[in-house]
Amino acid sequence: MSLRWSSRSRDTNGVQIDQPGTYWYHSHEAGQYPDGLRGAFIINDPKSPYKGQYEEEMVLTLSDWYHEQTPSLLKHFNSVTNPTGAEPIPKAALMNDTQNLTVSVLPGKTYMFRIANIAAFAGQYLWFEGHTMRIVEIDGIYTEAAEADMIYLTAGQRASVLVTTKNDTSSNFAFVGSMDEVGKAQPLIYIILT
Ligand SMILES: [Cu+2]
Repeated sequence: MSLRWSSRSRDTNGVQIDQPGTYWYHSHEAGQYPDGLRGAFIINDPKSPYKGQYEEEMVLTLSDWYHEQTPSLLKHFNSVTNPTGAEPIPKAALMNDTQNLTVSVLPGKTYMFRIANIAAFAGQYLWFEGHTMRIVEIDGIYTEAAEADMIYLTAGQRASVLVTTKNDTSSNFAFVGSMDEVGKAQPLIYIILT
């Protein structure tokens, strides 16, 4: 097994950590990564410019899932029966490696979600129903807070967003990851904020 540090802009096999932020790791051996050898890799920053502006941090991974394991997918992908080189289409979308994830939050508090798309293939749109988010980090770089209703992350991308929950305990709010066009199967997963 080998693990490669992936920051998209810069891949090195020797890990030297000089930049805080939201990253992820995955295997580069055979087909281990789409089959699950992948995860978030967070480098905390005691000097974050957003320190003190949120109650709690939560890590949220978006990913895709195939119902066949990678070796058999690759066999078809690299065969004469696939002359266009069409990539295998994921069968499901996952958040934190599951479906129907529930996250408990308190009303009227700000949370920082560190979001990483650790998929093999599919991009996803993400939004929090009834809430806006403030994007404060993209791929390990702090940004000026930018308000957004929805964010789109391709495979490999990360973002941190601040979400202030409504001062309202009368209902739950879904947050939704929606796979883009490539993953037509099961486009929606719902996550309930309680
Ligand atoms: Cu890689």
